[in-house]
Amino acid sequence: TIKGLVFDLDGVITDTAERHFLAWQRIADGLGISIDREWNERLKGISRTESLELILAEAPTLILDAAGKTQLLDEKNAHYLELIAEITAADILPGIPELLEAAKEGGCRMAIASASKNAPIILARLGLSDTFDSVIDPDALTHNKPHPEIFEKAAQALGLRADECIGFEDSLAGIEGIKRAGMPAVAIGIPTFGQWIPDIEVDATRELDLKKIFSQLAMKE
Ligand code: G16
Ligand code: MG
Repeated sequence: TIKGLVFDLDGVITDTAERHFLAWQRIADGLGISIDREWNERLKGISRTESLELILAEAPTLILDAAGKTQLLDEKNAHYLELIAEITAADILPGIPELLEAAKEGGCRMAIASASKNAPIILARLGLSDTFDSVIDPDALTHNKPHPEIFEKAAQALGLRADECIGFEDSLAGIEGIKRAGMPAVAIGIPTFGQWIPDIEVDATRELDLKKIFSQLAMKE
C-alpha cells in the first residue's frame, strides 16, 4: 500500500521553468548565444552546471575556465533569485493544493525530490514550507537525475520503501529515476517516452486525483 508521495518541484508543484529560461537567456545573450523557449525544454530537470554546459555547447569556439563558469553560474542564480522573489501561493499549479490536502487527510507522508538548490526558498514563497516531511538537498547527492538516488533518498527520508511511495515528475530524466528506484511513477505533461514508462500519465496537474491514482495503481497489481 502507498504511504508516501514524492514530488519534483519545478513543473509539478509550481512552474519556475519560465524564470529559469529568462535567467539563462540573459547569460546566453551576454555570450552571443541565442536560446528560445523551445530550446529551453532540454534544460528541464537538469542541474545548474549541466544546463550551463548545454548552453556553452551552442558556441563550441568559446572556451571558459572553471572560474569563468563559476561566475556565469553565480550570475544566473542571482538573476533567478530576483525573478523568484515575486512568487506567491498563487503560483502553485492548478490541482496541487487539492492533491496535497487529500494526501494529508489520507495520512500520506510527503517529500520533495528536486534538482533545485533553491527549492527551500521557492517552497517558502509558495507558503508550503511546513507541507513536506522532507526536502532532499541536491548538494548531498552523488548523482543527478536520471539516476534514482534522489528518489531512493526521498523514500528513506520518509521511512518508507520505494514501492510504498508514488513519484510525480514532469521530465523524462525524472521518470527514469523514479522507475529505476522501484517506485510507481506519475508523468505530468510528457508527450513521449523512451525505455522508461510511467504507471500513470496526465496532461496537466489539474487532472491529478489521488483517489483515482490509488485505484489505477491497485488495478495494475
Ligand atoms: C529544476 C529545473 C531545472 C534547474 C534545476 C536546478 O529541477 O527543472 O531547469 O536547472 O532545478 O535549479 P537551481 O539552479 O535552482 O539549483 P526540478 O528537479 O525541480 O524539476
Ligand atoms: Mg521538473
